[in-house]
Amino acid sequence: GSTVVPQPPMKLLLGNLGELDSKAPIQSMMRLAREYGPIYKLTLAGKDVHVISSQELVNELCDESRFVKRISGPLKEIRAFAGDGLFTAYNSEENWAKAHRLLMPAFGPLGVRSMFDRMVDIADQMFVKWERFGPSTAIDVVDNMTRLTLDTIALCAFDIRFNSFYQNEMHPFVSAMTGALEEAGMRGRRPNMVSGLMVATKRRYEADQALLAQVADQVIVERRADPKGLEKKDLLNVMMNGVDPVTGAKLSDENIRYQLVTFLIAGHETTSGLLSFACHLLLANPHVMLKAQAIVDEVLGNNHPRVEDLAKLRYIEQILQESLRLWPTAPAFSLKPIKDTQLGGQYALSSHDTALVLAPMLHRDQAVWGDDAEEFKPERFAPESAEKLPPNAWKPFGNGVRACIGRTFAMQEAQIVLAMMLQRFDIVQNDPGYQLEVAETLTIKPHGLMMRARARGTGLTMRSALPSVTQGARKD
Ligand code: FDE
Repeated sequence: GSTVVPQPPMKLLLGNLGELDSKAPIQSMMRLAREYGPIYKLTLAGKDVHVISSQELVNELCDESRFVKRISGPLKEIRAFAGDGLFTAYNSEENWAKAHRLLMPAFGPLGVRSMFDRMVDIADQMFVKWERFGPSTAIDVVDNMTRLTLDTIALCAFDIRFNSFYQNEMHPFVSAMTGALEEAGMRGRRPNMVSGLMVATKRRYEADQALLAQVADQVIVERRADPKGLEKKDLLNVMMNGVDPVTGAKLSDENIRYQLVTFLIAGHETTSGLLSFACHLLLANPHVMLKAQAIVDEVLGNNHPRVEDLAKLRYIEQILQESLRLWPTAPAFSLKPIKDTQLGGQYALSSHDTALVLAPMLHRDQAVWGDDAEEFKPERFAPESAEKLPPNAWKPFGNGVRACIGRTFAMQEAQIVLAMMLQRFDIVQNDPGYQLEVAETLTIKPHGLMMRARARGTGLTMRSALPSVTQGARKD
């Protein structure tokens, strides 16, 4: 026999759609998890989604011999512009395995290390701007971090400079991307017929998609025309010229376009949210900020960070891990059973059902994190404590073969930025009464977070002194 999975009351035609605030579906699901427990069912667009948020059940879902990634709802909609790019490819699509094999090394530890200087370069642009603004200017955190992460992925992966810190308007790619993601999210929940009737929305959606494709195609065309293109050691070169060792084939132009859009989207939305939440959590927990700043001062002194400093800035990494625990910026991922099965030995799941891992609630499972699960404590990720965590308790990067390929990249980038920020500035809340408001597209961000930054006069503020890490320009 099997136990009935709790489900909120259904409405005719809409099923459980009414339970989800269209502007904040993740937070609605969090509320429902608090009400219905670690497993409950929602019927959305005629399909059953099981929302799971305990370590015990998620640990089962992470068994890849029983469950695999499901592309449905919003992800399926995103295929309209990310196609069979890595994020949205079906498991069975040949292009997934092909691109995965080709691109993994570039995003492995060595590949990401080689991007260190470029990450510092973009971070420095942001901080120089903050220094010029001075301590009385309110800094829009999400806006700044979005410029930073977009410029960083574009420079590191594709050797293009969006120069977002040198203009007021962000690159049109950003609004097209945000718009397209938002509409994809809505479509994933809205009945198809309704979407078909929303003519103006549909037209804007198509225009946004066209712009994403146009930016990607332009990048490809420009690289083809670049006589030095083949010498560049970046992701774009691997995508355009790499040969898959297994099939002996290259990626098609269409697939390259999808990968470009995928990396520009995946590589910046989530990381910008991570950095923004980390700022919010530091501002809300001054004792953590002071501890972090003392460590940064000791490790970096007055110098630009070097690759080898990262290992000594472990506490900064812990701050990021703890931020991702409370606010995992890619807040959910979906799985499907390979065949009909029972979860927890009692809940029947058919291969047509979707199991959605709701990371923000998994990360608040008191059986794992204790009754202070709501509190921000980076010490949880100190090596001796992290070691004791049960498996699959912390899943901000997804699971298994379909886990985040950009994990090392994003963590290194965020570690550099936080360390440089604490080294160079004392930051304060612009509005001391700020209450966290979480904005959702498909990712989450702290809405309306503003801060001020007072330069501490540290950290080699002269641009001309920016050392190329390998040239030993450090004065120590
Ligand atoms: C992926 C990912 C994931 C999974 C999803 C599913 O399952 O559906 C997740 C959860 C994530 N990712 C998350 C994240 C966070 C952060 C911060 C990030 N992420 C970042 C990044 C950066 C970059 C460049 C990226 N990222 C990318 C990516 C990709 C490509 C993918 C897909 C993979 C496969 O193969 O599938 C992902 N990512 Fe991330």
